[in-house]
Amino acid sequence: MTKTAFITGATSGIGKATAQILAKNGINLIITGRRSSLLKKLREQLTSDYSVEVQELCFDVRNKEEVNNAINDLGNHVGKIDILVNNAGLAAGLDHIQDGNIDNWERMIDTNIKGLLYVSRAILPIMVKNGRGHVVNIASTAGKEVYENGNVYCSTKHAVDAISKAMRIDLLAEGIKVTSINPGMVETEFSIVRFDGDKEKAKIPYKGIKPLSGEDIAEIIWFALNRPDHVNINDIIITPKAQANSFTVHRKNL
Ligand code: NDP
Ligand code: 8X3
Repeated sequence: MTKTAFITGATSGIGKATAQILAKNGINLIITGRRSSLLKKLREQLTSDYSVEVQELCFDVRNKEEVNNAINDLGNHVGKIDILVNNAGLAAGLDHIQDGNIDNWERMIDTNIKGLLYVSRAILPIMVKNGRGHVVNIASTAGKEVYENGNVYCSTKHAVDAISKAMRIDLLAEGIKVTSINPGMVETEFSIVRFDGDKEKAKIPYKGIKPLSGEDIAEIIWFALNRPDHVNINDIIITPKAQANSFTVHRKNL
């Protein structure tokens, strides 16, 4: 039976690459994000390149009414969701905690924690009713260790780590798998967003290394999704070869 995946943050980076690999493998998609023109463009490309159904839903994960209305708008299609990829997220700023921008803190907490919870709360009852499902939460190496200036971003990703563990326990008897994907440095729009659109500053974290790509992570997500039914990948950490953990990076030619 053809499966359906609901992907948050499909307009860019890891989410977009995940949409591509899932569509290539015949999974129907519900792609979401705030930038409607990018969603439309992606839907048109995916439906033209692959034999899959793609629906686009434009909403902000921080707004629980928007989340619930968008998911309600799916009507009968909502019952078909087999896979939820909780990917939408961001870092804003890189400062010592005593200098942190409180608006940035709220943006990260509202998106990375509360947004993930709003979407999950709307979709999990459907999976429970169906007696099947697979949730993939995109956490981070920043959810395993904190690093200097990472304070609030790292806290939000530690929360995602805890939510994944909690989901795995609470959904165990419901036949729903939960996988936590923890990437290190992936070159997407992430750093541009973190540095508020400053493209030169955004390149600094990747100087002297070959970072991961969105596609590298999407391949791992597909591997986790494509295991036999009795196999669950709980937790996986993926870094570039040049990165040992959140704060140990080997840079060449600097
Ligand atoms: P991108 O900035 O390229 O993509 C982020 C995606 O999240 C976009 O599609 C964006 O869509 C969506 N998004 C952001 N805020 C909201 C919101 N309020 N409502 C709805 N959608 C939103 O970054 P990545 O692909 O790198 O990031 C994806 C996830 O991976 C994030 O959770 C990030 O924390 C995590 N991650 C990233 C790493 C990296 O090094 N890049 C490493 C480890 C984890 P739109 O703007 O259209 O709303
Ligand atoms: C994103 C990776 O190292 O910028 O989660 O925190 S890092």
